[in-house]
Amino acid sequence: DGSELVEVNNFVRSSQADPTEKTFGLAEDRNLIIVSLESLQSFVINNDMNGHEITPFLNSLTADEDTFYFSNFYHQTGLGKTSDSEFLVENSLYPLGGGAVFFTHSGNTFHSMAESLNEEGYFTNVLHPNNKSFWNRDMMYKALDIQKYYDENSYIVNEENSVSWGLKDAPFFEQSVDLMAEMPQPFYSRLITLTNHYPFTLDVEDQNIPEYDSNSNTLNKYFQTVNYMDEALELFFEDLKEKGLYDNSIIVMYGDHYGISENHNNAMSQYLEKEITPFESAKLQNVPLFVHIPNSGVGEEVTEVAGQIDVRPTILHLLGIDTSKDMQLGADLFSEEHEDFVVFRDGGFVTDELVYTKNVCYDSATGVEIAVESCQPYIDRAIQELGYSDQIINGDLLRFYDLKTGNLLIEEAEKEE
Ligand code: GP9
Ligand code: MN
Repeated sequence: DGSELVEVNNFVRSSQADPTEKTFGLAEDRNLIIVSLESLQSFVINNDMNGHEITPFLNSLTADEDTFYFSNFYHQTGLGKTSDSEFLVENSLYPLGGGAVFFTHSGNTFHSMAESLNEEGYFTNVLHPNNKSFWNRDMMYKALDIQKYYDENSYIVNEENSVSWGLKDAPFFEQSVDLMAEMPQPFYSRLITLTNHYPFTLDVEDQNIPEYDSNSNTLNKYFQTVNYMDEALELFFEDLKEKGLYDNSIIVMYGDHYGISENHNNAMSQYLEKEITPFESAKLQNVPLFVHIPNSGVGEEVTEVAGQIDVRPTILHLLGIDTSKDMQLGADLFSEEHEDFVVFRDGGFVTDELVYTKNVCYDSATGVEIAVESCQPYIDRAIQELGYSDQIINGDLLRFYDLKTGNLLIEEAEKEE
């Protein structure tokens, strides 16, 4: 109703972070390319497996002068997995606690990143070689104002170029760049990879590093498919350069969610050479985020604690687009006002000093259990943020919000009662 809308709006308005001059508009007018990296967790980055470098290309980007590498970035997905990460990035709202919001609320009004970019003259699209109704994407993308979905029908998929879930990442990127070369510019393309998906099956000819040796067949194969995805990404960058799409684009890449669940803790503790406690499990929700801005020369590692909810305001500000009126719960990662605080969908969280998971409070640096009082202020805030996000979604409140003026359509909201 009307009062709910006022309260949510007051909270959102009071928690907006102003952009910083240093990065606002840094990638103005460029094409925006976002790559969702299937099941990629940070523990493989700058790491090796029995002496084999796992992600040489991404590792090179962590030290690249045109790349911001966010090393304390976390996924915030729930049961909706990939689709939840898409929801976070498009809306800067949390997904739902039970069930995939892509299925349950595709009839809602949303103010997506695609909608903002449509208004700036961008051609907005998603490229993903799967059945269009998987995760209800065809319906949800309409609600998100994504202009075109290049689903599996836009690709040549056959026995030779596919494995397990479908088209392999390398031919996916190759064919995607061909499609992108034909798009009106500027475009916003979101690409979703597939090969590094459970059960991590890979053709022998694509295996460039050996399997790991543990009691988990899943973890053993994970390193190979991650390594394959990394190589495909390198080819993607080369293709973009070849087609003249590289210099005038900004390329954002992030891990969508974990790939190795807690069922594989034994194998993980063998690999990481430490016990996988609930504290470690929470920290393993760390996924990489790369923001690559060709020829910018301003790249660095950013250690701010952050999450997928922060991607949208960060990107829109880099493109020079104001978000002060957006109904968003994330904040620009470059803003002075961004806080080291990431909330998980289950109410757990990480700050620069604390980790809270499964009702236990830990010192972030040592993993030592501490009094829950230390965590309490953040526990309350996590509940509050998740609650407001749920209210927006469950009440379909964005119907009653005028994004252009920031006005609340109170009368219309009250008619609903
Ligand atoms: C399917 C792909 C994988 O289209 O996005 O989905 P997931 O199982 O990771 O949610
Ligand atoms: Mn996924």
